[in-house]
Amino acid sequence: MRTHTEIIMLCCLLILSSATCALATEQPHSNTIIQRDSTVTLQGQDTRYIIFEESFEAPWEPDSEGDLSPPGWENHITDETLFGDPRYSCHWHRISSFFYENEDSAIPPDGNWQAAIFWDPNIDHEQDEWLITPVLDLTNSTDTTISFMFWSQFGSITDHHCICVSPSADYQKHHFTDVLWDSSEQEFGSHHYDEPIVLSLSEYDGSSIRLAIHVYAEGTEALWFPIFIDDLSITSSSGDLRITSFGGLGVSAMVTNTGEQDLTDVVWEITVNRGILLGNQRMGIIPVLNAGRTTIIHGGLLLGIGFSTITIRIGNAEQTRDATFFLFFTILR
Ligand SMILES: [Ca+2]
Ligand SMILES: [Ca+2]
Repeated sequence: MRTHTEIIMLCCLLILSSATCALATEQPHSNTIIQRDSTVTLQGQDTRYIIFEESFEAPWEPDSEGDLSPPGWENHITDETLFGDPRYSCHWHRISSFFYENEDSAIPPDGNWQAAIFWDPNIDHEQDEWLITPVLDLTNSTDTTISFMFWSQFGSITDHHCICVSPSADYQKHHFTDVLWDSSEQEFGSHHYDEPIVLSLSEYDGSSIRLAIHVYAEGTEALWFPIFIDDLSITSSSGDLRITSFGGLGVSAMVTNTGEQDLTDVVWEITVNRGILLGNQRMGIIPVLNAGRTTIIHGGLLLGIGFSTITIRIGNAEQTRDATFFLFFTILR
């Protein structure tokens, strides 16, 4: 006679063997005893893809005129003042952390480097400094935005820090006809890498442009404040993701990219909120999910008893479903 314990262990081994076979087939419908589908279209969620990003970590290289700039950028220099130390240049340059004794230090919020300009004590030295991105291809982008971190002064009556657009994607100063944002128009006060500045570029969806970070002072004078910039990114909406989730042996989700953009590095996470004995959280990355294509996420084996909820996150999108566990079987409701 087998004991109750032996019978239970045998059942578990049979279930485990069956579950392993099911996962190996990569077909969520096969060998699934209990199954119920739901389709949820996550519209307008904050899943975005990166068109361009710059953290100023790479050494700067000569631009088309020989001025040092981030690789692929252009740097229009008006004030050549260096004070003998390139860290304190009065035009755009790359710098690591800069420490102040009596106020917030300028510590790069991303990595170890940032872009900077220092004020020129020679007040009659004009500072009219432009840092210009490579051409940004927005031809397939929707709801494009720029985000960057900013350390300087808002509401100055002298200093202007502007984000400008060249709609033709040319890079001379006169090509930047559109001013998107000007720090002097913000409410007065210091802004020391407090939170990202986020601006819409949706007006330029479907075209190619360049952006400039343009810094100047009223008249032909030097700046009053230094400025630091870091962690710049330009992103587009990814469109819609259609998710179909499955119970059965563990939890799986079928994800379709119904947008027009190919997505890369899409982070997913399946979390069981309670009642689980094994495998309460699974994570992974979808390296590539091209427009119109579908892929399947396998959450792996779950072992639990009773009622629970399961949360599926893809990017910043989220879906929560009620679930019931019976050993290795999951019922989604
Ligand atoms: Ca950085
Ligand atoms: Ca130049």
